[in-house]
Amino acid sequence: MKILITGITGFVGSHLAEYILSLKEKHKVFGLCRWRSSRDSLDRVYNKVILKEADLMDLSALIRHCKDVRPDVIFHLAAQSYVLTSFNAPIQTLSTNIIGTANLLEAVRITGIDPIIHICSSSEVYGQVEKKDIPIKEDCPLRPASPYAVSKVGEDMIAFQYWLSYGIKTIRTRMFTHTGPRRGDVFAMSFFAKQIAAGELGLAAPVVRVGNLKSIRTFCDVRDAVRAYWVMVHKCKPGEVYNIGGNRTMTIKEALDALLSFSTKKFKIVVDPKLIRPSDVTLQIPCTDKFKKLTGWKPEIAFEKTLKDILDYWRLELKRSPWKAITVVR
Ligand code: A2R
Repeated sequence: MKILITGITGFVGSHLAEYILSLKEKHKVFGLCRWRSSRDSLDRVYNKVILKEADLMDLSALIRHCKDVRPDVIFHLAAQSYVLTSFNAPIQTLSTNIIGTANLLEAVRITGIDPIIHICSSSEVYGQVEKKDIPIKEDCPLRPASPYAVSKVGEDMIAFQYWLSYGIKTIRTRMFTHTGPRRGDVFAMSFFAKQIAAGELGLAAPVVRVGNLKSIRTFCDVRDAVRAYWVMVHKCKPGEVYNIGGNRTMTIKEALDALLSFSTKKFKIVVDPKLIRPSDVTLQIPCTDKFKKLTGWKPEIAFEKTLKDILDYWRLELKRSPWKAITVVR
């Protein structure tokens, strides 16, 4: 099959490319990236993927690549993916995630190709749910609590509309918290791990800055997540939406404690008001029965391994490139 991954240079995109290229059956993997995109995350597959240059905002480039590649499957992962950043950059977040997705769908429609298109919506669309709605099912009301969440509602809905109106085979997933090595440092576990690694290497004081530690999350490893995306393409139905998530539910504080247990150094925990979202989502526990029943998928990677791998990732990254210890103040 010919697979096109948008956002291949990102956290999930790079893991997905690695997973597909590790399979016994051989597939041709194309990736969309921007001319300024860092290729660092593709270091394990750089000679096996074919990169195509395009910004989601450039419809003509998307049409050209759809015509040229004629993919059987598109994994649409490209996005402004940072929730906290979306409060600082709401317009860019909405443009990239909604208009960018509409551009991709238009490119498919105009070209007349008929791929399965995975649309990467997010658990953030559910926002702050009421206790009675836990665990969260796909029909839970949408109460987006950030520009990012609104953008994902838009992306989710435009994909559904293209299925209804034109029969374009979109399948939407709402992935709950997923993490692992290469996760951007604006996400809690990756940010904590980076600070711990920086403290261990003497690049920063032994302090971990944190936001709201009371939030409850269910964690999934990114490598389980990309396996779910692959299974989805083969077993799920166009026009449908599926929750996907892990099975380890805990507070962010418990997850931080588990991470700290992998370090021999002592760290001071400091709450930083800048890391608290203007409106927060504090309770996210998924019901993933619909997806699991249809596909048989289940998470396999232990949360402890995920945490250890994130920490080892940052230890190596900061040893190689100490300047990465700098954190952008938002
Ligand atoms: O920033 P770059 O140049 O490395 O590319 C990022 C890409 N991207 C875009 N590509 C084309 N046109 C754009 N206007 C554009 N804006 C962003 O999306 C990068 O390759 C990818 C995002 O990577 P991450 O921030 O690491 O996101 P992650 O965690 O891989 O998320 C994958 C999907 C997204 O739809 C999230 O909203 C969802 O999972 O949670």
